Amino acid sequence: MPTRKKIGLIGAGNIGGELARLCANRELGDVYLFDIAAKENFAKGKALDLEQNGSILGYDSNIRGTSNWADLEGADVLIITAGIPRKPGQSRDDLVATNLPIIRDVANNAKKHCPNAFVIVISNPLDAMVYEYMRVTGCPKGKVAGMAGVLDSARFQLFLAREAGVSVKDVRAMVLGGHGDDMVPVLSMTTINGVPATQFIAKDKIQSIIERTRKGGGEIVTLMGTSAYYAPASAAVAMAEAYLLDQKRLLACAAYLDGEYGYKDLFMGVPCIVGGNGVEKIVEIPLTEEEKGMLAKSAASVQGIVDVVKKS
Ligand code: A3D
Repeated sequence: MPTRKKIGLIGAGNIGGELARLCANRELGDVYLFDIAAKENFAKGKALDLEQNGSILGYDSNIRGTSNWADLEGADVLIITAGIPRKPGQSRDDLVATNLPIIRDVANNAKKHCPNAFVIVISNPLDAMVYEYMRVTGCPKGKVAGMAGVLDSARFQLFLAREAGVSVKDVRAMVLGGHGDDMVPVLSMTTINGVPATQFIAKDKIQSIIERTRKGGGEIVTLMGTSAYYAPASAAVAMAEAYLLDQKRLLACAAYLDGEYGYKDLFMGVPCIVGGNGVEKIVEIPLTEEEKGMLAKSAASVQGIVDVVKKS
């Protein structure tokens, strides 16, 4: 019996490929790069290229391309990127008609073949797709989370670091709420190694950084013609690693809310402890009245798209 962890990457496109590279490079386990039958050879080719890369970089992970769910049997982690990304001019919510049947197909197969996996959803519109995944599979709430907050926080931290003229390593910030233009960068908790960011950057400048963060995905779509994939993959791997290595990291993840922050039956970005049991705890941090108002606006946007999904 293999003792290596088994990581299933559902979608072998731009993010899927980078996820495979990072998982192998960090030797998190053996990687199965899954795509639809029409793209099976593409997945196999990408897997082989990445496996050969191990001879140079020095990792032993096996990497397999497949379109057969049976190969994913018993996976420890699933990271789902199946679906289409945005094109310039599209909002994330424009993807719902295409990506909803895809997440349903993936959820039905995952329920059958990988019932014990910790599942990280990346497909957009993120908060609605992760909601639908849990609704279809009925999996425990701690075993599924959406990746968005780690990425949105990373974007916020980078812009702050550049403006303050400090290392990005020292900027601590969290972006909560839905993964959309109403996301909530929590300024009251944003520090440069414990020193309030407002000591380094003027309020109006911070406001323009918040606006840039909120549109951070769109900025890249406009430049590249498709979605970002390096930072999204790194963000999801941070979550997977926290689970596989039981790191108990405090990460902003789209988690199932059952009364926390005053919301119920909704996935939205909140601070979570991620460890060997998945999302082990949702941490409720004090928010200012302004931040609470922004979170309410963001939650209403998420609820709007979830309502569409529920009726479809
Ligand atoms: P892309 O390079 O097109 O890869 C998606 C892959 O999914 C393609 O290879 C498809 O063939 C495959 N696919 C389609 N249907 C299925 C299916 N039923 N089963 C398995 N695979 C399938 O896209 P990408 O990797 O750039 O982006 C993937 C998704 O992530 C999109 O929905 C993006 O909008 C989303 N995304 C989310 C974030 C977040 O921060 C949440 C960031 C960037 C992209």
